[in-house]
Amino acid sequence: MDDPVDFDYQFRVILIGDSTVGKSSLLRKFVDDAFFDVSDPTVGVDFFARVVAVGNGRRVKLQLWDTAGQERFRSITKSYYRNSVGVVVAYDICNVASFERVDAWIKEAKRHIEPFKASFVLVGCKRDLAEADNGNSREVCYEEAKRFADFRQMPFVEASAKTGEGVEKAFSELTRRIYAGVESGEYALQDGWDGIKKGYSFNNNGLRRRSPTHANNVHLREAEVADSKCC
Ligand SMILES: Nc1nc2c(ncn2[C@@H]2O[C@H](COP(=O)(O)OP(=O)(O)OP(=O)(O)O)[C@@H](O)[C@H]2O)c(=O)[nH]1
Ligand SMILES: [Mg+2]
Repeated sequence: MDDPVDFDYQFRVILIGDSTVGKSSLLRKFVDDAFFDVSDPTVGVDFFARVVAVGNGRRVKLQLWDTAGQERFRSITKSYYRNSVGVVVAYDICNVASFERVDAWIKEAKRHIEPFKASFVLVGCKRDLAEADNGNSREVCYEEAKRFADFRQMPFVEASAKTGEGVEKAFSELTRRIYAGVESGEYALQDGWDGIKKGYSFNNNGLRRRSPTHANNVHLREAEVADSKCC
């Protein structure tokens, strides 16, 4: 049996953006610290997970859903929006068309997530390529993307899955925002919605125990579950 991993909350996060912008590479770097020069296009949806610390000893498990950017998978990927509390919207810094499509991606995500709410982060991918060659490959300047993100009140990070620059920051900014929303009551756990779930911790006997509630609006019964594994 795997070692039990305890966490206070589970947040479900979806990655969206045009094909080849670097979504899967960003996730592989974040989850496995790996980068590959050749990466197959995602077919439908892939799943990753990682537990991150959010301060004060609190831990959050990120359930990460990597979607295919190719149009032909859109009917499959659409169904993954609804249960997401976090959205990573990615574009390629060296491909202005992928940046011009960001607004449409955000609108599509909001349309499918409503009436629930989600936090968004804008990530400009392939910063290493944009910095090489005296910056000649860069098609989207930092200031323009930052203005776009500021206007929509979402954090913005330029990242490289190759060097790792900005990768941790992209996910930690999003996680901290969602966590702050849970603590303030902006986000609530709701029946029939999997965006946020309560986590588990393990006591010395290996018994699973629901983590204590921190948010005022979250009312969950404390439970000890002896015979089931952490999900
Ligand atoms: N130099 C460099 N190449 C990258 C980076 N991120 C991705 N790539 C390359 O870009 C190509 C596409 O990357 P993917 O991560 O598969 O793109 P994707 O957004 O997941 O594409 P779909 O699954 O089709 O939606 C691959 O050849 C990657 O190696 C990066 O940060 N730097
Ligand atoms: Mg992919």
